[in-house]
Formats: sequence, C-alpha cells, structure tokens
Amino acid sequence: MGVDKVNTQAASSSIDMFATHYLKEVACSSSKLQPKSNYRIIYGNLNRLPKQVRFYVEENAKVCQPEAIHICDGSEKEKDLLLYILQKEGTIKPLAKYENCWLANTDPADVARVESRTFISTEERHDTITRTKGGVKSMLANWMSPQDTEEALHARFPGCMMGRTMYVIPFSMGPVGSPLSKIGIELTDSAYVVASMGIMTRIGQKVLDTLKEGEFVKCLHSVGKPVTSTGVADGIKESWPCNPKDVMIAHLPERNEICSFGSGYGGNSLLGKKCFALRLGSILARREGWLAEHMLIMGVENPKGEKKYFAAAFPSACGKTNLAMMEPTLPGYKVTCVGDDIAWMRFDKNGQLRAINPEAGFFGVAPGTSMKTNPNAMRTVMKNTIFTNVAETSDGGVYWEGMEDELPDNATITSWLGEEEWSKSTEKPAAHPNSRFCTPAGQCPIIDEQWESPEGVPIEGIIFGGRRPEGVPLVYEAFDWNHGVFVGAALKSEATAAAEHKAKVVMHDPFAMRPFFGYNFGHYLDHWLSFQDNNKLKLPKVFHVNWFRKGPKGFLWPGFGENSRVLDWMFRRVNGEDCAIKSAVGLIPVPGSIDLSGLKEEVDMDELFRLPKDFWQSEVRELKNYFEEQVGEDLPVNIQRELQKLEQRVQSEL
Ligand code: OXD
Ligand code: MN
Repeated sequence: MGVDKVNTQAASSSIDMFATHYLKEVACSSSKLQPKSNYRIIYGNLNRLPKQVRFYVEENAKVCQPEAIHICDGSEKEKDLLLYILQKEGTIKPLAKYENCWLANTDPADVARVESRTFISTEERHDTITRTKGGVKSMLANWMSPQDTEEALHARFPGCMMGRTMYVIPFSMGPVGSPLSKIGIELTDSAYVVASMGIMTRIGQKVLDTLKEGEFVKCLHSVGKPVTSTGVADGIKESWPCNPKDVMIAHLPERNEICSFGSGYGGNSLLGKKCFALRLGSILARREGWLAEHMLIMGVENPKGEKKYFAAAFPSACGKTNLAMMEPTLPGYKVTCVGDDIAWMRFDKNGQLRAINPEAGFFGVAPGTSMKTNPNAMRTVMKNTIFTNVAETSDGGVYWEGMEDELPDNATITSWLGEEEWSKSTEKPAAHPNSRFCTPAGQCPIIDEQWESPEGVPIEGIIFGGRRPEGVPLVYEAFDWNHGVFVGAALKSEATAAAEHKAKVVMHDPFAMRPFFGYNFGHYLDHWLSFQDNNKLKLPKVFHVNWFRKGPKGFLWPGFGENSRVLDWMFRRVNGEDCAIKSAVGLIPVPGSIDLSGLKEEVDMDELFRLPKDFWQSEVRELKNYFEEQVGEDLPVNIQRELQKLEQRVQSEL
C-alpha cells in the first residue's frame, strides 16, 4: 500500500506530512543489510534517557543493528504515526464500522503463545523447576542453563533488526508512580507491539520521569526477520514478519531481563504481560513478600450497597474476561471490573490484602464473546481497539464464532485467513480460536472507580475455577488457608486454544499459572503457605467454582450472568453468614442457600453438588501421581497432608 493510499481515519493531514518526513528519515539511512556502528535516532532524544536506559538501548542496538531508533513518548501524535506506519506496511487495516478500530491478521504460523520455546534461565536448575520423579519432563516450566541461553541468544539476535526500526518503549506495569507498580523498557522492532503496548500498559515520557535512575526490567523483542533485498521470504506473510522456526522466549531473572525472538503474537511479544507481570513478577513477588497471579479482579456490590473485591484464577479460555465484566442477573447486584487477567497483590500494614491490575488494557480472546455472553466487552471494543486474527464483515465490522446472532443481514464474511464469502460449510472457523481484541480497560462501561488506585483494592475472597465437565461441584469453600492453597495446587481444566495444545483434555493447571510460573512450583507453594503463619494478616477466604459441569443434556448450570448467584453466596460467606456445610471436598452451600429466585430454567442442584465417590477416588489417585511425578520432594508437607485429608474424607464420607 502506498503512502498516499493510507487511510487517514486516525491520521490527520499534519500526521500525513509528519509521517512522510519520518519515513524518509528511516529510508535515508545507508543501504540495508549492512552491519552498522551508527544508527539514526528518528524520534526522541537518546541523551535525555536515564543513563542506564541509554546504556541498555545502545548495547542492544550494537547487537541487533537496527536502521533507526525511535524512543516512544506515548503521545497522541506518536499513536497516529504508528497506525499510519502499520497501515502502510499492510499489517493493519481500518474497520470502517467503528471508531479508530483496526484489524491485523498474522502469519498463520504465529498465532499463540509458544510454551515449548519459553524458558527460564537460572544458574541453578532447581531454582526454576522441581525435581520430577525419574527425571520426567517438567510441565511446570522449561529451564535452560545460562550458557545454553547465551548461545541460543547469540545465534538469534545479532543483526536481527537490520533494515528495521528499533522502538524503545518505557512502560509501567500498574498506575504510574504507585508503590505497587514496576517499570520495564521494551526494545522491539515491531510497530504492532508498540501500538499494542500503548493499550496494554502505560507508556512514554511519564514513565521515564518516574524511573529516574531506578531499576527496570529489560525486555528485548525482535520479530527475527531482518529486511532482506528479496523481502521477507521463506513463505512468511510479507505484512507479518516473524520467524516461527527460531522462536525463543527467554527469561533471565538473575539479570532482570527478558529476550523474545521470532514471534509477533501478543503473548510472546507484549513483554509486560505474561513474561514480566507473571513470570518475572512471580519471582519478584516471592523475593519481596507479595503475590503476582494469573487472576482477574472484580468488585461485587450487593443490594444493600456493600462492596467486596474478589480475585479469581482461571486457566486460559474459561471465561475469565466474561466473569470480570459480568452483568449479574440477580436483582440489586452490581459487578465492576478492575482487571481481567493479572493481579499483583500485597498485604498492607493493617494485614489487608490489596490488589492492583498491572495492565491498562484487555487482551481478550474474541471467539465466544458476544452481546449474550459479555455485553460489556462488546461495548468496550467498539473503539480504539486492535483486533488480531478475527474475521471481517463486508460492512467493515468484526466477526468471530459466537457472533452468529449479531451478523448484519446481507453481510458477507472474510475469514481471518482472507477467504472471502466465508461460510460455515467450509468447516473451518471464520476467526482463529485464539483471535484477540486489544482494548483500553478505561473504556469498559463497568470499569471500577478504584481500578487505578495506587494502593490497590482490598481483596476479601480468592476464587479458583476450571472447566470440569464431571464430578466437581458448582462451588465450594476451602476449610482454611492451607486447604485453599491445596485447592489452587490441584486446579485442573479442559485445555485451551491460547497455547499450542489441541484436543479437549483435562489438564493440570495449578493456580492457573502452569505456563507462567517464574520459579520452582514447590517453592511457589511454600511462599503461598507462608502467609498462614503470620497472624497479623487477614487471610481471604478461598473458593473453587465450576460453571462447566455437564449432564446428559449439556451444561447443568446456565453460567454467565447467573453466576452472580454463586457470587452472592460467596459474598455472604465472606460476611460470615452461616450458609455452608461440610462436605468431603470443602464447605458447600446449605441446600437452598444459593438464591435461585427468578431463574428461568430448571437447574438440577442435587446433580450440580453430587460428589461421586468413584470420581473423587480417582481424582485423589491422579493428584497423588501428579504431585509425586511433577513436584516430587519439592511438594510441601502441608500440601501432602491436605491430600491425605482429602483422601480420608472421600473414603469415609462419600
Ligand atoms: C492469555 C492466556 O492470553 O492466559 O491471557 O493465555
Ligand atoms: Mn491469561
């Protein structure tokens, strides 16, 4: 697409002129593909960077050899410029139906997180992974020695940005200046990453002003395809350079550093998210006595106007974003959203657990989101949003599986792969199952008024949940903190499209953190358990929910807004109401204590809470094997004890 054909929806004519000048600057660097000792600073001023940031940029520019360097200031002008460049490169196109919305379609080989190529590199292997039984492969992290990591990085990064611009993104995870926030600097050769980081985090000069000479996490990212005279080649999509065969996402906690190569897809390239906020975050959290978790944060207000905040961990693709933005059906209830993916939580000086959402946007899975399942997400994404790998309608809108009832009459669909007049009969999905919207959190109609509060919101309940088609009740409460930690450790769910796994198998996903642990899972459990011993802390109640139990006719529970009935029960439990009885697996609702008034469909509550002995016996057996095999001698005694207690209760009470 030529410069003159670029849509100026977001680009005013002044940005047009500015961008043309900017692009000339990029182009007039000397010939591409020549190793350089000099690069042009085409935006920003290297000399104004804090010394250690400047050093980090220069060091990596020397290795990656970009054509030019752009230091991001986070301004509106810069946003427009990036959108302009991305259009020009054919990476995004405008969606005429909405305001400032864009569609990117990736190379079909670059669509998800690549867990098998994601490593944590520490001197001591045992700092990263548990001693598994008989040396079986750990499912709880991949370790790489510093020597191997160094070699692998050396084989990839030198010269990787030739012909490209290196963007320098100063970003804050959490509200700028909050004592709970942390700063990172991402260097990337992808303008798509910059535009997305501008939504998902707070970026630019204000972050540098806060950083001064302080510490930051070093985040280096490259799509891994220097510009060659023959174009991108290797069958890779011209508008989405990437290098699938050499993908590597390395975390170097001892150097406070992340290096990601070969993928432009969000989970691998927006380094503030999973890499920093969870993997390195969990390490920092342990060191500093707090928690970095794969949890949504929601406010729940009851009909009396009392409000409580919950944090909830669900593996990918369990409707976490839906829950975070739920519209309760129970009259008088109100839900507000603080975050949909990650919670950083710390006990304050009064022993109250407080949480911030380190992100500033939602990078949500699109398929399955609709006016029926998540109207608030649909309302959020109608402006200022970058969609990736969704399908497009002929009237310039978006489409994905689940939007069938929202398709305008006569509209035709172009699939994420560019197939025009797509129809169901092709038996391929219109949108990639892991297609995403990347949208500013502040636009969510039910965003919580405290969502950017620097001290965080008080958390009174922690919820674990997974997709469990069989045997697991709608809700139960842990007997105490240790049991709650066990419940988190035992979390399982049907697998997800967010990673490489294909079929629907129930997989272990402890704390919904399996792909995101930054350190040895046994040590992680010790860290969680350690809070039990501090009697100054107000430990939140811990619950487990399962919206996905199936009977012969499908799901037993209607889910979505009706989940407010379960929230109501948990809310009352947090308030100390006597509405629970003991069961073999935990405290479950006293019959009749879940408010079903006004529920349109018949629900078989007996079946929803039935605890089949054979199911739980095999669950215990399976958990025992899993812990023995995957955690081995690193399993804390208290977790072992909880498992024994569960086994005994299943034996004697079911
Ligand atoms: C995500 C995930 O992308 O959990 O949020 O995979
Ligand atoms: Mn997630």
